[in-house]
Amino acid sequence: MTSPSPDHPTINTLLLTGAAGTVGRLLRAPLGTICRRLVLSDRQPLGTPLAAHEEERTCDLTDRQAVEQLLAGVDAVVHLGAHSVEAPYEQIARVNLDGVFHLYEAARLAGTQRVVFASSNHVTGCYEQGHMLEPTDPPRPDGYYGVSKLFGEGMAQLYWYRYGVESVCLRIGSCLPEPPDRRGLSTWISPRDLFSLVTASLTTPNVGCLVTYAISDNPARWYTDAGWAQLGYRPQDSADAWREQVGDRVFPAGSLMARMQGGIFLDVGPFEAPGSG
Ligand code: NAI
Ligand code: 15L
Repeated sequence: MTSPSPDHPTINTLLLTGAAGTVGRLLRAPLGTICRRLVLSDRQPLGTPLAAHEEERTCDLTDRQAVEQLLAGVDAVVHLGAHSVEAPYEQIARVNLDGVFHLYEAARLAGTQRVVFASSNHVTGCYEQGHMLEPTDPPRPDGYYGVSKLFGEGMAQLYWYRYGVESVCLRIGSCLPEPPDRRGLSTWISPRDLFSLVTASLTTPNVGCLVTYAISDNPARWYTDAGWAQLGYRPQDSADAWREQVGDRVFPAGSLMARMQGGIFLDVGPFEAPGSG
């Protein structure tokens, strides 16, 4: 069991959406150290015992009223709940468009101060591998999923500039215990570094609406560190430690997957058959 740590600033009530997913499971215990009350939410049950500071709230993000109820009394949100891979438009839209709208609107109504939005490297997945990107470079999404994350970043801008809800949009690379393949040498972020970046994103004063890439200290990176200094983020890990292990795990030479930063997402779709409209 974790309890609030004196080393970190303490948030009163922190909501973690997508708590049953891969990243939610990795962040759950450490996030418990920076808040007094951690509300864990997903559309599916967590299926694990709760610590004293944890509360489970099953909620479907596509249900606007339920999301409004979920946000009542919440000071800050780590918004992970999403369709997290490329899929036909309709599947993506329900949770990654409508759900994000519900989340931000509920945050405005509840007076929630800060949202950490799990955006994705797939917002710029159609840039060539090796091309070094700033968060301000024009987006080049690699699918409906990438477009949906761009929409989320747009909502974050709207709710900051009009309504004063602060956001940090983290364009997460690949968050897994280890980099899965050679592409991961560029895109990987360790769970420890992601926790550190999420904590900084929740607690740094006056962020307004900030977009930054979320990766570890990878020498083979494709993204600058723009935004990290403002947040005081200093990654501790590097994908390079796995270079030998994953160096030969590559996509077929000449394929879009091998050429573009989005990797395997470039192999999914199109979903529409010609003339099906
Ligand atoms: P995941 O697919 O493992 O977890 C997403 C969670 O959202 C699931 O537990 C799912 O039940 C929940 N969810 C889906 N639809 C929902 C709905 N209608 N209502 C409520 N909950 C719903 O994804 P993962 O890997 O944990 O990613 C977390 C977030 O970070 C996602 O937003 C993803 O797009 C983003 N991200 C993840 C990266 C990674 O490397 N894992 C990289 C870039 C972005
Ligand atoms: C993402 O945005 C996905 O949610 C995750 O499943 C990974 O595929 C990751 O990007 C990636 O690009 O490795």
